Amino acid sequence: MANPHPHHHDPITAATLELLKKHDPAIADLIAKEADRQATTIELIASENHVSAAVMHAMGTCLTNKYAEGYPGARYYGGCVFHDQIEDLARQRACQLFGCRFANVQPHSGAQANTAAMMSLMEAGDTFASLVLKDGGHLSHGMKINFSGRFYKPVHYPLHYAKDHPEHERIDYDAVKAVCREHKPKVVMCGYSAYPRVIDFKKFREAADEVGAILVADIAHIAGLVAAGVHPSPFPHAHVVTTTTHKTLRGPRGGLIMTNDEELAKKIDRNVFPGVQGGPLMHVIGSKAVAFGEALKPEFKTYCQQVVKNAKALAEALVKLGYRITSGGTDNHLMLVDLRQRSEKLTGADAEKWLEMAGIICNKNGIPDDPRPPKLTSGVRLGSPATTTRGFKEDQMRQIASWIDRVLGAGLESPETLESETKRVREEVRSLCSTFPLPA
Ligand code: DSN
Repeated sequence: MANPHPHHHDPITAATLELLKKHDPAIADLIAKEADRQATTIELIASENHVSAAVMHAMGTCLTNKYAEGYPGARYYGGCVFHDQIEDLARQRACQLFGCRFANVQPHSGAQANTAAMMSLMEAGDTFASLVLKDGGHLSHGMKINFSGRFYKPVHYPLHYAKDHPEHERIDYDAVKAVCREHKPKVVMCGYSAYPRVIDFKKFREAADEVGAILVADIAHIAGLVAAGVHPSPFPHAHVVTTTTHKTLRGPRGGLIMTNDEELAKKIDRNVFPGVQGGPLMHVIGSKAVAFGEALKPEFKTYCQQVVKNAKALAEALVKLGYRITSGGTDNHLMLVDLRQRSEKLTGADAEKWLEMAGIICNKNGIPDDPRPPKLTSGVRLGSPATTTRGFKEDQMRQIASWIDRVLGAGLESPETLESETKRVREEVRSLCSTFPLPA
């Protein structure tokens, strides 16, 4: 099928499509449609980004052909001479970027990085402390049916839930200490998927130290901001730092584990391979090295500063339009919008669906203490990493807030109003996107 918007494709996808059209037209057609979707919609999912052509290129190479089980200089396969150098470069750049001594770049994902980290620090049945998923944590931080909840014993520390508390919906650091004193966890985990405020790693370390626990910081969401110095670093407070590489860090989809402790580094290496993984994805590791190289450049700092400015601009504009932002705002790249302030009837599920009709992509998300179940929710999570990559500034973020309100207002009115308004907004979104093309 002919692609209606060929000019929207980034050159890598375009070149790949030329080849695939002959080789596998069915997949070529679907990739072309997805490329159009990404190019013509506004991506507000806080954990997504648009990578550079260089990062994308590195993934689509012959590096995928190779088995390289083991580590540089100690592989279980021959022919790894260049793979050793690539992995070494990736490790060195990760250490330089985050200011640490040891990095394992092999985890296929953030959840697998957390699996390997936990296996390095705990035995089955051991207790660890974390924030529960519904308050902004991650499923690999102790969700019941996840490995972390099945094989270990999670205990959760709370946020400040009282509405009149000045720190409403922020981490209750005194309670973190109290939970640690009561349960004596082996590991304390901080770092979240839906937490809009600065994390005080020093306070977490104090809580961990009091009971002799190891502090793990999962900085998946804020890794780019940390690398750019726009959010405080978990080092030297955290003993182990895990992350994904594809969110604010703007690399390929994957995971990373870091530490300053040589003994821990050895354990982590053993637990990544052969503990939870076999052969590393060398094409992704090559691409991680490229992304780390990009993040070391001064432009990346400017990008991350703009990410934070854009998130603030969006949050402030939404507040003006009558929405409540949990914790009263954002310090980082994301915000949780409590939709009930706009209308008690409004759910996150409806908002996600209606906004997608208009070309604005986000995800429904529970807000702290949400009375609605996860499939419905009272909130949406919005983030600025992807829109900032395509060049949006504060003005465009304010425009997005106004579109969001028009769409949700129309949805609350009637299905007919929703249909006509989303059509109008969809065209306006398309037009804005065409003036801010994706990175090439
Ligand atoms: N699923 C990711 C997110 O959207 O935050 C976390 O891994």
